Amino acid sequence: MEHTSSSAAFVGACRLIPGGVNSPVRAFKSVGCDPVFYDRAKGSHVWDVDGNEYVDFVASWGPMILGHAPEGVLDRVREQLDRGTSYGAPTLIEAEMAQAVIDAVPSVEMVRFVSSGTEATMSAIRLARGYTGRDKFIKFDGNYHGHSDALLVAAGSGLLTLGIPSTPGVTKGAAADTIVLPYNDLDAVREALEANADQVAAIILEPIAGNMGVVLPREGFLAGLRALCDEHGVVLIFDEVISGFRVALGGAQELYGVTPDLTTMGKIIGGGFPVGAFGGKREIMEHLAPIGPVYQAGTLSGNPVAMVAGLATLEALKQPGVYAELDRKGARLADGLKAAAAGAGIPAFFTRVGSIACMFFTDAPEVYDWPTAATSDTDRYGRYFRSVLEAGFTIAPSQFEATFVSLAHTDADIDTYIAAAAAAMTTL
Ligand code: KE4
Repeated sequence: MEHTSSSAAFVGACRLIPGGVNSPVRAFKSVGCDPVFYDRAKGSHVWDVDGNEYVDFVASWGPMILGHAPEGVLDRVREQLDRGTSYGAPTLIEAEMAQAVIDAVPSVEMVRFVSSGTEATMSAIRLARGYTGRDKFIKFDGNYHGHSDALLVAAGSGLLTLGIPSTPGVTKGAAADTIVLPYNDLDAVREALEANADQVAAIILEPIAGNMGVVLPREGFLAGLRALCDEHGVVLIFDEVISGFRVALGGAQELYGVTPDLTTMGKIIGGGFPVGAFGGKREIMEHLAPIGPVYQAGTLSGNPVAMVAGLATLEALKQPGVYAELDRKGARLADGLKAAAAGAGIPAFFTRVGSIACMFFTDAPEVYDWPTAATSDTDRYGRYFRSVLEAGFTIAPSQFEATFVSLAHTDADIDTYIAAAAAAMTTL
């Protein structure tokens, strides 16, 4: 494939935008090549500025569950554009979208819309702290919740040591109340709650982790967290920015039957436009300004264009058989990759829930937390990434992300990717 225009675009962009990108992972740093610049997308395909066509499994990191630029969504957006793009005033569409989220997500009795997943998780943590009057909260190693200061924290030295900033610019003070524990380790949570009695406001986690690759909750982990939160008066927050509306209409909480107190959302509910949301128990949500003392605000929150795109997306996802079809496609992809790796004698561990999947290039018997995910051979992943890219397939430019299948992916899309994967694996 020719990448002349992408390479020139990258050189130019690097003079204007740090790293040439507006989000670091897009720079392809961990896969050893220059990024491709997209020109357009439709359905399961994207085209770069050199005219190369790809079957896309990045799906804008999750939002494009219907495929790119679905007509039903575009039609609703076009209608709204002629009525204005942003008012900074309440609208009927925001209430309609709120009702759709409340109807779909078991934990949500009230919801507040924002413009990103980062805003949603940052606000949910502030709300939990304001509601409980407690300062500390627990997160898990390998979970990513956006880039607000208190959440950019790495595990401290000991299990119960408070977090340390994971990036310059986050102060010790901002990290001081964040406790970071191993994912899937209920004993560590129990110990932390006992060691910090009555000081922990919330536990936040990805109920299906999507930011260390796709890592599933072990049997009893989510229910155990629910019980511990009830015992200690701690707010349980499911960060469903990836899993929400992806693995079921009601997200992981519907799939696993565990109901958090608050849920953060994003990606899919924007239908490709900037939307985040946080919602949950009315008793907690009513602590939010303007009716409660916990401040939170946003110029473009509930933006009408984003709301109609999100609503059209949710309406499409409510159609009968949608999640069974997403699961069928996800299984076809994962089973094909598993067969390809076995055929090539490449050690790999596979995870999948519905239409999100991950292939870890590791010989670890199981990947169930960050340390086991981190045994993956990221150089091998980089070689694999470059090989399938050249064959016309875009996948996440990092071993520690998810592969997303959409309703627009055909069996031929999936089967040709598996063939390219099998060919790539003979060269790794
Ligand atoms: P945004 O602020 O990027 O909309 O959402 C932050 C966020 C919160 N919670 C979870 C579980 C998330 O996965 C994310 C963002 N996901 C990353 C990729 N896994 C977005 C891609 C990027 O950073 O460019």
